Amino acid sequence: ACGGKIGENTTQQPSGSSGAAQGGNTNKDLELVVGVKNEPFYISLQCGAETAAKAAGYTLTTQAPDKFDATMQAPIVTALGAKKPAALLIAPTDDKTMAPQMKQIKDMGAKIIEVDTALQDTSVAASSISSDNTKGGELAAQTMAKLTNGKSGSVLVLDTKAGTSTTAARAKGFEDELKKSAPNLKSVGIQFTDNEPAVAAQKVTAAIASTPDLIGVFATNLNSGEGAATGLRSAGKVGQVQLVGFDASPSEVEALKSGAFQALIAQDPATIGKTGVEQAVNAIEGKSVQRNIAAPLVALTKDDMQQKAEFFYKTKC
Ligand code: T6T
Repeated sequence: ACGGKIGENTTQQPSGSSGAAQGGNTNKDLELVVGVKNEPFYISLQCGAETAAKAAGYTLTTQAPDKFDATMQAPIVTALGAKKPAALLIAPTDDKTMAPQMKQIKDMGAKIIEVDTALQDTSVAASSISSDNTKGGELAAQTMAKLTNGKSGSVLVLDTKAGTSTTAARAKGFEDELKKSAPNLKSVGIQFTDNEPAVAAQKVTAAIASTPDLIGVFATNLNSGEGAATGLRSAGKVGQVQLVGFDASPSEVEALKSGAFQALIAQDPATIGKTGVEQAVNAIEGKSVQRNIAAPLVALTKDDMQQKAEFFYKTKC
């Protein structure tokens, strides 16, 4: 069953189908490398992947770096060369620097499936499954427009690290759509948080000090949102500066309930993981593979969040 933490091999092979001993597609080893350890988005993704692997009769092993950092993720991928997996499912933590390690595993015969983030080089993966992150940013801008209701003011955008394909697309989608949906709002630009809540908090308090008409913050992922909420709280601006976050971790969901966030754009990580495994199995078994697949996204507010509770992320399967 799916009950493990990231890094544990929790999906067992069905008995009697081991290794290279049998005919047909004998290598049933799927390796999943997510962006960071012990993080509800990736735990939920792992849960979906484990369920799908079990259903298909494959083994799935999950690993993750301690931080969302390519220098920590790269050696994990390189070491997989010794295992020669049938497929590598991966959320690359940098859209360029993770390419050589992923190509190396591909050259050993593994199918490469991107889940969540992706490389700029689209020739490496057989399939990429993610939210439509541009659309997620647009949805955040439309939500910010509704929340500010025609008022004028400045808006801060918090991205994580340069080279993160998902959050970059969210930030760009937001800024482009804001011009259309909320012409009275003006983005003061994109600030990077290094995916550290403390940096996000500091960027928000600095923006409050330097931008008297700050009316909104868009935080492009979980850590930047949690940090932004802390920043608004310490400046006494909760509810005055509208906070639209991304993701639906347990603490973000609590913060939406308590009014620290006005909206969250939730992803469906379990579906990303499940679809990733299905595509990996298709690729291994010579069936048709879809190059790009978008998973659902939804805007949550305090008023409608309970009806959409299936989008809340898990901390264990
Ligand atoms: O927002 C998700 C994920 O989609 C993104 O690529 C990185 O950050 C998260 O894992 C949330 O922490």
